[in-house]
Amino acid sequence: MKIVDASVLVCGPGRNYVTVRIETDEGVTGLGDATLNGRELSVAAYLSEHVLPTLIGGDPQRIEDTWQQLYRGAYWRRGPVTMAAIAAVDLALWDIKAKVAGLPLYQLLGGASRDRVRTYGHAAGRDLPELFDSVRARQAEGYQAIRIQSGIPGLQRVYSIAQTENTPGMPVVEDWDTAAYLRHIPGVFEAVRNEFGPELPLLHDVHHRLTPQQSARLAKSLEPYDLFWLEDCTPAEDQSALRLVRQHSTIPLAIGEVFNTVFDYQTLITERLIDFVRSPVTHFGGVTAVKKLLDFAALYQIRSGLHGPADISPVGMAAAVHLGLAVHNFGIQEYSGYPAQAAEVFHPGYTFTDGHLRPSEAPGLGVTLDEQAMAAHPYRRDYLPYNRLLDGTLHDW
Ligand code: GCO
Ligand code: MG
Repeated sequence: MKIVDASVLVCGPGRNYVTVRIETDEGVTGLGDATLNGRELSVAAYLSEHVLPTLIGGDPQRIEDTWQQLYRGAYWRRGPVTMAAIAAVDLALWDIKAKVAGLPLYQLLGGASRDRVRTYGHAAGRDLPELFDSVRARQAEGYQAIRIQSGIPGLQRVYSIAQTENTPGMPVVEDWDTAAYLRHIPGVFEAVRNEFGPELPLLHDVHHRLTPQQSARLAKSLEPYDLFWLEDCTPAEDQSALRLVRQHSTIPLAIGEVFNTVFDYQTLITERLIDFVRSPVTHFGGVTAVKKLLDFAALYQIRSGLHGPADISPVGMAAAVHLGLAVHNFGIQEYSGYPAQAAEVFHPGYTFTDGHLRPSEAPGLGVTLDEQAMAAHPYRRDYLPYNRLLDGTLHDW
C-alpha cells in the first residue's frame, strides 16, 4: 500500500478548520485535523510546502516511523505549528490503518475500557441569573459536568462572556483586572453550588492569568465548592509555578491545552503537580503522542481531560473520543459542540447523549467530509482576542 495523494483542505463553516486528507493506491482515505485557532494558514503552509510532498510514495501503515521522521527529521522540533501538522498526518494514518483493519480506531488502541466518554460543557453569564440560565441550558442538552465562567463587575469585555464587535480582520481587545476577578469568583461558585446542589461536577478555567501566589489564594477560596478541576491558573510555560499552588491547596489542577510535547509536562507529571492533562489530540502530535503522554501520566495517577472546544474540528474530536474510550486513565472530555454550519461539512460519526460521547463503530475515525459543502464556507481571517489591564498594559492569556 502506498500514499498517492495528500492535500490540505481549508474551510470556514462558522469558524475556520484545516483538514488533511491522505489517499492511498488502494482507495483508502484518511482524515486529520490541522486546525490551529487564529494561525490556521501557517499549519496549512507547513503541511503543503514541507510535509505532505515527502509522504507521497510512502507506506501509510508505518505510523510510528512517519511520526519520528516528521519530529526528529525536521531538525526544528516542537512548537504548535509543527506539532499540529504532525498530529494531522498522524490522525490520517491511524484513520487509514483502522479502515484497512475494518475496525473503529479505539479497537486498535486496546479496545474499549468503558461504555461511553463523559464530557463537560460550557456555561457562562454576565451575571448570576444569566449564568444560571446557561447552566440550565447545558443540563437540558444532557451535560452532567459544567465549566462555569462569569462576568466580572467593572469589566465590560471578558473572554467567553460578552461577544464584542471587532474591526473585521483584527483581534478583539478584552479587559482584565485580577483583583476584581479574585474578589468575585468565590461568590459565583457559592451561588452556583447553592442553586444546583452539591453533586454537579463544576470546572473553572483561569486562562493562564494569575501568578502562583494569586492562584494559590484562588484555589484555597474555591475549595469549599468542590471543583472537578481548576484549569490553567498560571502561565503554562512555567512548570514550577504550580508548586506553590499545590503547597496551599488540594483543589484538582488541570493544565496543558497550549502544550505541544511531553517535555512540557515533565516536571508537572513527575512531581505530581497536576491531576489532569489538557492537551488535545491535535496540536500535540496526534494519537501516537497523546497515547504515550497518557501512559506516562497513568504512572502518577494523572488522568485525561483533553482540550475540546469548537476550534478542535470534528475530525480531532472523533480521535479524542476513540482515545478516551480506550485509555484506562480517562478523566473527562471537553465538548462544547460546533457552529451549525460545521454539520454541513463534517459528518463526525460519534454521538452525544446524556452528556456522553460514543465513537462511531464504522472502520477508522468514522468521520466523513462533504467537500461540496466545504466550498460554500470559505476561510476568513480571524483571531483570538487578547487582554489589556485597565491602564492599558497587555496581560497574559
Ligand atoms: C478551553 C480553552 C478555550 C481556548 C481556545 C483557544 O478550555 O476550551 O481555554 O476557551 O480559549 O480553545 O483556541
Ligand atoms: Mg482552557
